[in-house]
Amino acid sequence: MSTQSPPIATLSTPPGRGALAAIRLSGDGVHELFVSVIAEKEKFDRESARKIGVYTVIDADNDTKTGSLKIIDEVTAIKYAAPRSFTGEDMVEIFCHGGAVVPQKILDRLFYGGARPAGRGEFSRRAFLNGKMDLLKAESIAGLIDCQTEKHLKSAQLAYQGKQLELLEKLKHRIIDILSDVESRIEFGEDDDVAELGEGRADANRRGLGLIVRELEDELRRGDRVRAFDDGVIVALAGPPNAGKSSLFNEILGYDRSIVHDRPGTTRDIVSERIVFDGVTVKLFDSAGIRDTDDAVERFGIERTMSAIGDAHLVLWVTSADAPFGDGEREAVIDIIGQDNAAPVIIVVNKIDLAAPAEKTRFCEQHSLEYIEASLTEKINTNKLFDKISAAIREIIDTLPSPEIAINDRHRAITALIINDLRDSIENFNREEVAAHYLKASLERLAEFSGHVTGDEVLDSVFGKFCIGK
Ligand SMILES: Nc1nc2c(ncn2[C@@H]2O[C@H](COP(=O)(O)OP(=O)(O)OP(=O)(O)O)[C@@H](O)[C@H]2O)c(=O)[nH]1
Ligand SMILES: [Mg+2]
Repeated sequence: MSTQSPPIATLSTPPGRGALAAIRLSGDGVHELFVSVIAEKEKFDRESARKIGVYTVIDADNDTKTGSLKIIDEVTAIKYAAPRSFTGEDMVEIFCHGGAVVPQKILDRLFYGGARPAGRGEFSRRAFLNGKMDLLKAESIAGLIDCQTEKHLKSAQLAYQGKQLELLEKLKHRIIDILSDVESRIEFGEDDDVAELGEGRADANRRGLGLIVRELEDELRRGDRVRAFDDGVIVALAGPPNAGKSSLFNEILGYDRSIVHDRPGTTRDIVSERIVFDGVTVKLFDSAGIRDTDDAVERFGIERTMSAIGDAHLVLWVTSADAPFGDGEREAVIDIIGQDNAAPVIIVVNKIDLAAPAEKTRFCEQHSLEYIEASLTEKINTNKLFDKISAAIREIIDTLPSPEIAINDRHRAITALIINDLRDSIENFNREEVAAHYLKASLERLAEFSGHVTGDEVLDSVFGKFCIGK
């Protein structure tokens, strides 16, 4: 336990109405402080650590009055003795009645008795300083509390379980191995035998560093993709004019947002709406029908459509069963599925009330494209269509890999710097001293990453992001 830990107290549950509230108290002398605010003084004194008991918190002005005690609340409290507590200090966890008044009165009583309000993340910071948890774990707790999507949750859980630290350690050892080779080349550089042996090793090492750089770049990219989802899964409706894109758009939204008309080329611009589809936030785009046209405005619209398709996580290509493939439609679909990192495409063969969709379904089967036949106006297969869209969105989310190393902004910033160091080292690989210098720089950054070397600034920024009471 650190020698100077002034007592701190705070509400650890969210403020507002609730059956119970939890107050945490930690630091030097908190057992005596708690005793000073309760009626059952001896009972708490005698209580063993980690035991729960029922106590009456009494008001401060009781001392000056004779007769009955002014009771604030009856609470349960757990006594913790250093170092066996969350912070590693003496602690008391108090569970009182919730709401706006009772917890605040108890806190005021504790402040009056000498505690001060805890700052953001102060409990976790003390836990870190007392060696109760490492920095990455502390951050992962903040991640668990803050995460908005399952993907973020997965990253935070992996970090909490120590996976992140394990991966960083592996990375460190790969760099140390290479560094020790480079340093032995510096030392024995003059020795011919060693030099010859060293050539092959140097090449392998350079490749090894290149591989690490690529792995870290992939890691940052994974993070980018997960972040893009924070804003919603992007689903783009595209296809030839008059196929029923806007009809489908409105059907998914549940109201008439986009104009539907039998004149081809009705939608000319991107129309977008954010909805919650089966529990997932989705950004849905309706777009201008893709065709060859001389109309400059429509061409602009089509360019925007192509760009929306490029950004989409899922493309619903709507086409009409009663119209043959138009100019370039086959090519457009093949082009979309052939892109690098192509989004999955579902072909919606609409208007099956008007014609048999044979030509289009054959095309889908030939190209192993997922498709569904439907009629939006006659409501044929619309539920099936919705199920398919929903399954596709789930699949996109489930198969998207979560970052395991660079999880939050701090990690991402350090990862980018490590990539730069390693690149500099690769570029200077024949100048051993310079290469070694950059490798050492990357190792220092790794130590900072995992919290083995930390300055106050790093701690301020890490724990400053915590909620109060954590
Ligand atoms: N018979 C039939 N008509 C449909 C069906 N779905 C849509 N329509 C009609 O087809 C016409 C075009 O529908 P839209 O939804 O505007 O088509 P779009 O793809 O958005 O067309 P553009 O905006 O011009 O590219 C409208 O008159 C719709 O009522 C269907 O399943 N069957
Ligand atoms: Mg339209």
